[in-house]
Amino acid sequence: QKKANVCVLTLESRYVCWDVYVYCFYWNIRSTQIPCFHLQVKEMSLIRNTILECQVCGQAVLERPMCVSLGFHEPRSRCSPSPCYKGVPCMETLEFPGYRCGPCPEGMTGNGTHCLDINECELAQPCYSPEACVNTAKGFTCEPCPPGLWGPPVSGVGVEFAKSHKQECVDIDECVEVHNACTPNSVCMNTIGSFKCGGCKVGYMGNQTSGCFARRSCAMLDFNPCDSNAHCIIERNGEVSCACNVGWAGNGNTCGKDTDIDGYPDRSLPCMDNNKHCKQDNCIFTPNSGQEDADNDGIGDQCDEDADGDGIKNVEDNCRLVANKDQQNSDTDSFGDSCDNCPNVPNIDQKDTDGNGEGDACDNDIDGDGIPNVLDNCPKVPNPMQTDRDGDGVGDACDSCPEISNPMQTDIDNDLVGDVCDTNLDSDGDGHQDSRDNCPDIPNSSQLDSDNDGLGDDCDDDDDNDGIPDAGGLGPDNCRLIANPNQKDSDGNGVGDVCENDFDNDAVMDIVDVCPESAEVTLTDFRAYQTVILDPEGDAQIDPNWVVLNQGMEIVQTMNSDPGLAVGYTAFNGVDFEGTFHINTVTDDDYAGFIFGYQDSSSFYVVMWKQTEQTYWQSVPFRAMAEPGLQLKAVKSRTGPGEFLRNALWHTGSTDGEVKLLWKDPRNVGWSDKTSYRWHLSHRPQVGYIRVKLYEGTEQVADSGVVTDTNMRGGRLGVFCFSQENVIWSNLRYRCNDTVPEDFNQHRQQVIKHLRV
Ligand SMILES: *[C@@H]1O[C@H](CO)[C@@H](O)[C@H](O)[C@H]1NC(C)=O
Ligand SMILES: *[C@@H]1O[C@H](CO)[C@@H](O)[C@H](O)[C@H]1NC(C)=O
Ligand SMILES: *[C@@H]1O[C@H](CO)[C@@H](O)[C@H](O)[C@H]1NC(C)=O
Ligand SMILES: CC(=O)N[C@H]1CO[C@H](CO)[C@@H](O)[C@@H]1O
Repeated sequence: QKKANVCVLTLESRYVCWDVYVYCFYWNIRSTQIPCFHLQVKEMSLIRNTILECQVCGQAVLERPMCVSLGFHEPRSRCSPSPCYKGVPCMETLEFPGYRCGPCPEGMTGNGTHCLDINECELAQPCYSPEACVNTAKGFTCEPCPPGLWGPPVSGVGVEFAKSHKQECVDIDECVEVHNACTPNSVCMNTIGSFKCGGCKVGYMGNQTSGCFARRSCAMLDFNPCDSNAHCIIERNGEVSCACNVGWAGNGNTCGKDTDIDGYPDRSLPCMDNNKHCKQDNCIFTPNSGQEDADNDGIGDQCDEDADGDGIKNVEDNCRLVANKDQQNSDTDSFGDSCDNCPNVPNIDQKDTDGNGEGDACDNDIDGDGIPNVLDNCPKVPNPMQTDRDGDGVGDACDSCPEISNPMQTDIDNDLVGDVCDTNLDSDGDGHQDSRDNCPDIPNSSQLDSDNDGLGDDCDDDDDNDGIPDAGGLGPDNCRLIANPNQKDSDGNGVGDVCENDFDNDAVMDIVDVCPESAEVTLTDFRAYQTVILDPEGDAQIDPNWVVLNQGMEIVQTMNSDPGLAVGYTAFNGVDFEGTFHINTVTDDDYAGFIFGYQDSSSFYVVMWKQTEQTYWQSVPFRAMAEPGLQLKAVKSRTGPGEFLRNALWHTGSTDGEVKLLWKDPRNVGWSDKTSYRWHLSHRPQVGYIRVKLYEGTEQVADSGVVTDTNMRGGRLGVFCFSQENVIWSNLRYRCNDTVPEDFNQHRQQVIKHLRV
């Protein structure tokens, strides 16, 4: 067992000193004779010499001559069995200890006989998270990426490899990559490593558990809640609601016949809710969408021969709506003292700008701004500050050119821009001259500028200035019109919390807001309007007299007048405009209608209708011939209001430089006395789309089809009359709508096909 150096012969006839317990194995200690006799002499002598040489070691402890059994007992290699670590190459050497081990295998460290695993996990941290690293006998393996993340599998050997092959895990967009991660048609929001499901998308109804179902039509509902004379409407928030068809009225679930199409049914309806449109119309045959009834006798003023019930018939009564048996009238205008807002000053218009009950004619502060008229630089527009930048004596609040002195305020084209600053240079054709257009190159008649930064919404990338762009990039802003830099959206429906039910922050809920994306327009209202006289010089007839009822949703024109317009102040881009048209008299047979795209008194669209064919009684400047069919005209007048425009309007057809006839109802049928018609207009100025439909009772009787014209890229709405008295425009409704209808594309395809042929 002791170690002792012995001399050992090697094959190269060299010697080397070995540990005894190692070499013992190579010598045949027991038999000196047997094996040696078989050796050849030459070899034997070689061996003897060698043994002698072995003496050099001086420590041969063998007592007897030893025989090196080269022939039979070839000394085993020092590398067999290998003293090296498993798999490490072994090389024999002459130097002690007679072998050399190669380097430890990859991923291990040591001297070759002893190798220890390297911990790549600790030294290189190759995995997505430290816990995910498994140090194997040789190398390392990363566990798969955590749920919600994806990356190729990573494993390997060695620190260098680990450093250059780190595991990468990228987020999986489950909303895109996982089939039906959320219930179909619901809102899906990807987060790092996960995702969130929100409510149903707009136009769908339900929840994550019950599923989201399209609400494209009532037919898809299990139970159709709409009356058989109603149609289904998908509200902005995806709720379904019902609306009675034209000629019917009610709450949509129940509808009854509505002969005069003013929104009230002929008979009261068994509606379960308190919907006022379930109540019986108090004037069945005459439209009165406000149901005004001064004497509360159940008969509406519009059809009550004695509206105030004072025993004096309306036609003779100097106060139709206020009982005044005495008929006293101090100022001898046509209004008795009881209903005259200026009993002692004649004022046929009864105008009362500040609505304080005192008519303008006798109010010494017409606009109620605290500054008496004589001192007020805007007597009819409240401006307590009296700012007047151009010093022309007209305050900025009412100055048609606030920066250029124009004390006379002339505005020959009735576009509300004074002549001295009216360039009429309007590159985008939206009715706002470039110098005043907040988006001079994009047609934007509405001029909406929600953040008041002077840049119209349409050319402003961030309408609400909250740093989140309206679209793209970090956007789209989930509340485009209300600043919400945090974009909080608790129910995950894609609409931010701050604008959930009132997108434009105008305090009118979207569901009733006629323009949910414009804070400036909330409900249909023609209470404020501009009167435009289209034949100011002509004295053939008097000017029209407009009476506005039902909070601005009904207009009545009482006089047999020259052509004129009542134009609301709201300018629109895309708009749907509908109303009920009714001539409440059997006298006369002339023109009435409505206008849209009004930009100035020379530029607007008109839909006009006459009862019978007639040549205009003034044949100067040219002979004008009117036909009875419903007509759609584009007015782009060189001359502006005056006899040319007047005759051109009368004439059924185009007049160069004045009016272009875009469409005429081929039936060539005029309106009937005391009959209600409903019109539906869609105007999409961005593409020049116009379509007018006309209903008589419940039947559609005329349809312009798709008409295209781009003369007016949007504008204001109003009503039109020409030589016709007692015109009622009832139950007026407008709605912002920029959606291009599907029939526009079909129409375009046809036009293109036609052009190719
Ligand atoms: C190799 O390393 C081991 C452990 O560190 C040690 O015991 C051994 O003596 C070393 N062998 C050589 C030849 O250095
Ligand atoms: C989902 O809708 C179903 C059916 O309308 C309703 O019963 C259920 O309570 C709703 N679940 C949740 C979580 O709102
Ligand atoms: C807007 O116009 C489109 C196309 O004409 C129409 O389908 C849609 O019902 C309109 N939207 C509203 C809210 O009226
Ligand atoms: C904010 C706004 O009103 N934008 C409108 C501007 O006009 C274009 C086309 O005329 C409409 O598409 C936008 O909705």
